[in-house]
Amino acid sequence: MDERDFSLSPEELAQFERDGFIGPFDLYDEVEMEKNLGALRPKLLNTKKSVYSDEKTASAISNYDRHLDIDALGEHIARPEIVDRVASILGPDTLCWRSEFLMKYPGDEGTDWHQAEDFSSLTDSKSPQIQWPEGSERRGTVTVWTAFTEASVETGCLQFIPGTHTQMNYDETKGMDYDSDVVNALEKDGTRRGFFGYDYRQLQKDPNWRPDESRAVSQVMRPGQFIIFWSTLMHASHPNTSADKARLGYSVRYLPTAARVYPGLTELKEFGSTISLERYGSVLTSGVDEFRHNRFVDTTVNGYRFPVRATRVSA
Ligand SMILES: O=C(O)CCC(=O)C(=O)O
Ligand SMILES: [Fe+2]
Repeated sequence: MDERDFSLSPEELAQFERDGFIGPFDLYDEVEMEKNLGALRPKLLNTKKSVYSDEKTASAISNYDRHLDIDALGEHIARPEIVDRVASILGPDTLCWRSEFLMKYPGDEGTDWHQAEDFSSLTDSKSPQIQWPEGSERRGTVTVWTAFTEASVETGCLQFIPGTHTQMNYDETKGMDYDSDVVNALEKDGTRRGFFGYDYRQLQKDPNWRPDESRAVSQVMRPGQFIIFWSTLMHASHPNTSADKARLGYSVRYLPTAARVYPGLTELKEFGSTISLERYGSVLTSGVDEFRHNRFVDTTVNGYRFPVRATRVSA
């Protein structure tokens, strides 16, 4: 295990609290990233050991949680460069509850402006997917988005509106209609954007409100860099206008162990398909779990042991 400490400095933490994001940071060099991606491609196609292998329809949901069956991704979510920084935000005891691939092929629309607090908006059940302890002022999840390929304005890099993470403009309980036909078919204020078959505008608290795009900042990243942001930050991505460059982002979501993951849920219905959470578990990424209210992966399921960053000795 890497003994170096990658915690955020007090200045970086203050910046993160103010802006709702920080980065990019280096993780893999470009040559290493390209090699990793080459090795990853065939593994992504093999869903035999995926915890959602019983799913009936292939959809965006089949991108979820491949860190649970692909060793290289299991290593990725537990990398000290990421976990130390996440733990300096969330406290020493952290878990990873979700990872997903976000692909933009040449010609694809950008991702809608959005904010996510409890991730109930996509599920048919409208139940929160995550829940902070009662009395906590925190909301949302810490997301770490890694550029597995070049993320430029042309290929569809992320955009943020700094400082918007403390005020939700969307009501996740409103619900959105899923329609695979609207993928790549919508234009919003002159930009081709959508939300993978949903239209995030349906959740707006005020239907007449518009995101203040004049304040948006583009997050250009080279392959192998990552950026950290609150899911409650106003975020989106540019359309991929390149002729031949696919943009692949890998988003990993973290919480303190004090928060609850999928409270009362046994399945997820999103993007027009259903997955059973029977084989799902969170991954302890640092410290210890004193709460015992979350299910963690049985590390023997796929024969892989996650390298937990022990930030303090278990009591
Ligand atoms: O990659 C994108 O275009 C959007 C990413 C995103 O919304 C997220 O990671 O939460
Ligand atoms: Fe998002």
